[in-house]
Amino acid sequence: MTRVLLTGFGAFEGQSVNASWRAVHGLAESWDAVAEGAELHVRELPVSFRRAPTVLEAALVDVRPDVVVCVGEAGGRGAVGLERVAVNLVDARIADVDGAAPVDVPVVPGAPAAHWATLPVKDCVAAVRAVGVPAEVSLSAGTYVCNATFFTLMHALRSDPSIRAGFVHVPRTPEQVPPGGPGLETRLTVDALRAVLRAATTAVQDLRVSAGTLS
Ligand code: PCA
Repeated sequence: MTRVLLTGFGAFEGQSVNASWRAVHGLAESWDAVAEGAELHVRELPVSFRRAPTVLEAALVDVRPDVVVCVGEAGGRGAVGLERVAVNLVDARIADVDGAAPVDVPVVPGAPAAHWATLPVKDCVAAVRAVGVPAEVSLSAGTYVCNATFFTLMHALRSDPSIRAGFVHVPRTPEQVPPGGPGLETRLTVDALRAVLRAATTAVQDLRVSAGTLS
C-alpha cells in the first residue's frame, strides 16, 4: 500500500491555532486507508527554523513514504496554493516560536539555489478545484519556516525522484481572520488536501496546462 506522510504546523504569530494542522488532523481522523489505497501518517511540525527540519527528517526515516506533502498556513491567501519551487534562502520577517529570526542565510549551506516540487502540481490544482475549492499554482512559498521546511524536504529527497513531494499553503480558518478577510472552512481545506493526495498518488504525469504568470 502507498505510504503517505502529511505534515501541518503548530500555531505561531500570536494565533491559537494553525489552519494547516487543523486540516491535516481533520483529514487523518476521517481517512479510510482501504478506500484510498494508501496509509496516511501525519506529523505536527513546530514553527521553528531549527526544529521543523529535524522533526521532518525523523519522520522521513520512520515512515519511509512514497508521497510527502507538507502543509502550512498562508495568512492573506484565499486559495489553496500548490507550491512549485523551494528556494535556498531564509529571510525571516518575524521571529519563529524559538525567538529566532535569521536574515539572508541559506536553508542548507552549499545546496543549490532552488529545488522543484515533484508533486504533479497542476493535476493537484485541478483535483482541488474539482471538489469546489479555489486553488492555484504558487511560485513562492516565501522565505520563512514553510519555505525552509519545503527546501529541506526536497533537498533530502533530491536523489530519489520516485518519491513525490511538495508543499501546500492553505488559507486561514474564518475564525482567524477579520470579517470579510480571506479564509477557508477547515472542512473544505480537508477536502482539498484529500484531493491533493489522490492526485499525488494516482496521476501518471502532470497535466500540460498553463499556470504561468507575466509578473
Ligand atoms: N506558515 C508559515 C510558517 C508556518 C505556517 O503555517 C510560513 O508560511 O512560512
